Amino acid sequence: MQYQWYPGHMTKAKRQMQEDLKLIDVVVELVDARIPLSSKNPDIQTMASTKARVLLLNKADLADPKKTDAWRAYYEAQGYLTVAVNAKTGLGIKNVNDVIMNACEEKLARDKRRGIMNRPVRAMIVGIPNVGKSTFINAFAKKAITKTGNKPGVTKGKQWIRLNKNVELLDTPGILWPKFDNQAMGLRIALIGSINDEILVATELAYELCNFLTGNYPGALAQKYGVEECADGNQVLARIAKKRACLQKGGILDLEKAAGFVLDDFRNGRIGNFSLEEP
Ligand SMILES: Nc1nc2c(ncn2[C@@H]2O[C@H](COP(=O)(O)OP(=O)(O)OP(=O)(O)O)[C@@H](O)[C@H]2O)c(=O)[nH]1
Ligand SMILES: [Mg+2]
Repeated sequence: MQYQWYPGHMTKAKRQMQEDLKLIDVVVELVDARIPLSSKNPDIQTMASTKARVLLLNKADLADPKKTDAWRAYYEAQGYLTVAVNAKTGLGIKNVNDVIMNACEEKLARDKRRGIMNRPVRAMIVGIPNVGKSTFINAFAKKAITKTGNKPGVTKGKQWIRLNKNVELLDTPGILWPKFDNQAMGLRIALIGSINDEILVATELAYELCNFLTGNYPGALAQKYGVEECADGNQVLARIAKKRACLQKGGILDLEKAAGFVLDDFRNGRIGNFSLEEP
């Protein structure tokens, strides 16, 4: 199976982001806590190398908490300030403001030396499609949706959300596409649902998922679906189809239907909280 994005979108989005980056002090990058490596675009690192950087592991509610801790340690060792968040419920979000201020310590000290007082820190949210950027912005800005409008000296049309007296947020997130260094990374991005399912083969994905879960979280599928696990993902999927009476005309097992709901259950955390990668 080949996983692909559309190069045209990518170039345009990247150019837009390069422009936006000129206006801000700190990049708040969102990754999916279940795949903190595959959902991170390496271009951000080079494009924003002079900016303060905060990394949010979003959808932490769907990930394995132990692995999330390990990933935070991994990225903190690389100089990021990190927070595990659930943008949907707002869990962890109240820490983000402090972390942003910490990340901008140098800038604030520089402002102070130059006698610049109370210039708010300007932040921008970036991430690959579907990691939860919009949900995060809504949750983060919940109480403070005051658009400060166009400011003199700032590119026309840019809107800033004044979060509090310290932080302003660019109200359009920067979107970059994931890089597929290899098929395994593409597979993981597909598994969390960040690639349009229409171009993917559900049974193949579900097969890979069953293999992964059986190997890394033994017992999870058995408990959820009441089936016996084995090393062959196809076999497990067939057992699930049988158990759930997914049948086509003539009594043939409907593997596609079974694959559909196994993927859906996984993506929504109904099988459990699993991380697909570890540092
Ligand atoms: N379980 C869970 N779901 C989340 C979380 N954050 C976002 N979502 C869901 O993830 C989906 C994508 O969220 P969006 O906020 O639209 O993601 P986005 O990054 O803005 O996506 P694009 O605009 O397409 O780039 C939505 O269905 C959200 O409800 C989270 O922390 N936990
Ligand atoms: Mg969005």
